[in-house]
Amino acid sequence: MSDKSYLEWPFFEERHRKLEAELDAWARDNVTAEHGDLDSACRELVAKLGAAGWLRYSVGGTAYGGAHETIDTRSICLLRETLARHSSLADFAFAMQGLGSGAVTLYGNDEQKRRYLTRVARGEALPAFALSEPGSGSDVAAMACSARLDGDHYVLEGEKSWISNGGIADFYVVFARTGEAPGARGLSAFIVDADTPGLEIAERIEVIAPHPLARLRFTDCRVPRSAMLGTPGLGFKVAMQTLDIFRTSVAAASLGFARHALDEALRRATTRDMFQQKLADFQITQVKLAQMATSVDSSALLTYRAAWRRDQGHKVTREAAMAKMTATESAQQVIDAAVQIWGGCGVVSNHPVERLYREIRALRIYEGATEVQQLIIARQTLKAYEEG
Ligand code: COS
Repeated sequence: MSDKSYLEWPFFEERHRKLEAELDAWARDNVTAEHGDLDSACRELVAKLGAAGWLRYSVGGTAYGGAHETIDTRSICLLRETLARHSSLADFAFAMQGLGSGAVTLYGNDEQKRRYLTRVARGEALPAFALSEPGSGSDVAAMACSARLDGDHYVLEGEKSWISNGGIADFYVVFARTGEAPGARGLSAFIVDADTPGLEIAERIEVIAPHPLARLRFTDCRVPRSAMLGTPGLGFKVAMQTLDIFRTSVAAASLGFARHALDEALRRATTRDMFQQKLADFQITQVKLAQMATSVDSSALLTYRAAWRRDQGHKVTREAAMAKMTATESAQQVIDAAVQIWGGCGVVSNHPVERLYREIRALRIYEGATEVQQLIIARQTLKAYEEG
């Protein structure tokens, strides 16, 4: 049984503790780490999560099916942490409903929210967030995909890569260069339905821990002006503000993986006989367990600080970056230690710790690699110093 004492921390309210307990019980009965065909498994998970009401937390606005008027960051973090403890694909399915539609929650008008968020919250539509490109991942402002105004339409040309839910999404939030100014100030965001002529799935990408992922190609892809989110030139800020919410939730998912790994390590260490004692009796094992437990708690403190501060109405670019960097990097170490404690069994395909070892890796890269988080933290720290 995972340590739940963190729920007593002052970041949480009674409703958060209730949410975590109900979700944990639901996840035990409804999700498993094993799955068959990836695309159908994801669609089924989204439908299940929607029917059970959990996706209401992934969107903001009660008029559009949301659980709250704005996204409650602590709730989505608790949801991701708990789901990630049970199944990485269930966490992925939940996370994408939020990340993919986050820009609509933040910048959509009433018509856009009614049309898209309502279905996302019920699990009836799958969204995707299309920001990265083959030639621009970390450097968002260098993107090449363009959107040219032609009468009442924008015409999209270019490619997007590493798009999670690519190939199974019902709509994509696409960022493209509209050219109001150079660099970051000349980008805009659009909602593009998956069946729009000119949008094709150029390639499905297989990765170390499989989830639906694709490269998209836009060729003379026409979307109405009304598909724009916010105003022309606002795209970079739309993307960054969306990431400010969901980067914290990536930290929470890493925390779920790390807690699972620690539980597995404790199970092994307390039952495995070695040299006439249990593995846990060796101080060398205890050092590992101490480091693992401390890493889990320090990641949890940073994660829920960022979530709590955002829910208090503060800008959390710095806090979210610290949480994502620390939680993903330390989860990798915690999981590696769990593999070591499990010995040969830990590297057998599909053993829980072997799976975790593969599942954590991408989290140190997507939604801003560790190096991008370091850049953000350093810039914010220098800025605060210079401003006195
Ligand atoms: N919220 C609101 N506005 C923000 C912001 C945020 N979190 N971050 C930056 N901005 C604003 C800046 O204030 C600046 O505005 P002005 O032009 O009005 O001054 C503008 O956006 C440009 O910001 P900046 O100069 O910091 O942009 P850079 O091009 O230097 O890029 C990084 C900044 C590297 C942080 C950004 O490109 C990034 O996050 N890259 C990683 C992208 C990523 O996560 N990719 C994964 C895709 S999802 S799987």
